[in-house]
Amino acid sequence: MVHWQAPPELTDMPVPEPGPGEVLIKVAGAGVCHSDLHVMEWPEGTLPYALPFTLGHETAGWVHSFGPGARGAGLNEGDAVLVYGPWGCGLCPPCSRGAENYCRHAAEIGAAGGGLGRDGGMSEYMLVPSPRLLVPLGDLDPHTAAPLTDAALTPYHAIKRSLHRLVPGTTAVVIGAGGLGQAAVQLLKALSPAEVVAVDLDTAKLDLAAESGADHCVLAGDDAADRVRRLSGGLGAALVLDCVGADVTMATAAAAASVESDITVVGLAGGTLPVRFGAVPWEASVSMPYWGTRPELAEVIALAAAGKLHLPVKTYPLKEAGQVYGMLQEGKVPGRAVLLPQP
Ligand code: FEH
Ligand code: ZN
Ligand code: ZN
Repeated sequence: MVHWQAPPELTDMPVPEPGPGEVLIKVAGAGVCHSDLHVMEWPEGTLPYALPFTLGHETAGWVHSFGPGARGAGLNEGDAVLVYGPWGCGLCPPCSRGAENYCRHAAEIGAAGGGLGRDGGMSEYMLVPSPRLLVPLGDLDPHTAAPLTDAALTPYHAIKRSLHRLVPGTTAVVIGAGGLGQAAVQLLKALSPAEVVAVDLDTAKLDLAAESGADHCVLAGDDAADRVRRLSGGLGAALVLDCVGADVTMATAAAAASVESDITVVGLAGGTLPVRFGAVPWEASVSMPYWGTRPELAEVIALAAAGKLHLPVKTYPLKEAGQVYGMLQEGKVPGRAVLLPQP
């Protein structure tokens, strides 16, 4: 990422040397996230990042080498790991409980993590500032595991906080059946007894959502909320997870939600939802959670290891990054694309 509001460039970089406390990762695969398209389109000053930096905030690979003092019990050269994406100070109260997504010093740090202000995983090697930001992958394949650290962790965090609402007989709705949406459908089926409804404009993505376990698929449009309401016996949904976040999807979310529901927006399209009498159901909570915690990432890995989460992933060589971002922009990536840096 060399210039704001410009496509990223492929460049040669020296292999980094891990400094004190750092770990060098040999990258197996880096996920291509829709947020990167927003990072590229937003004007200079929107994000507090210094340019240039290497993109890729979903990274899986192997421990290559340790900087002085970074070696510790439980992690060895060659171990397969996921990189936990949000990098905080590591010491403040949220960071101490593994919630570096809500580090109190985020503004001073000036970068959200590798691929978001610091060099990320779209590269043969990636420097990680501390072993605390690595979660062992066990036997999962690092070539395809990268999306677990964002495309799965983000909806996992969002869903987990609403599980108390998803009792038998309730309905959960996922709007947007891209990478996050597919993970959300699988997570809801694995974690709750709720009926799951997927909503999207694209029938191919809805077919994939059905394969992911969605009980019902609804084509996005003016009648989508009514259809959800009918599917839920007139009640509406106890959780609506909006993976798009545009005006139109947030309006659908509010219209599809039940009394005492959660309307949870994780998509970054920048839409607005008016919260006023008549616009949202009584006692509905509207929130925008950001990413997830490190302990939750270990839980996501455990679900994947148990065979309960298998994101639809397609791999491409890193040198095709430009084309893959283009496909993502046009909505032509089913599930998640992962870039492989090793030939
Ligand atoms: C990246 C940049 C800004 C907000 C959110 C993201 C995510 O893709 C991480 O969840
Ligand atoms: Zn992301
Ligand atoms: Zn912190």
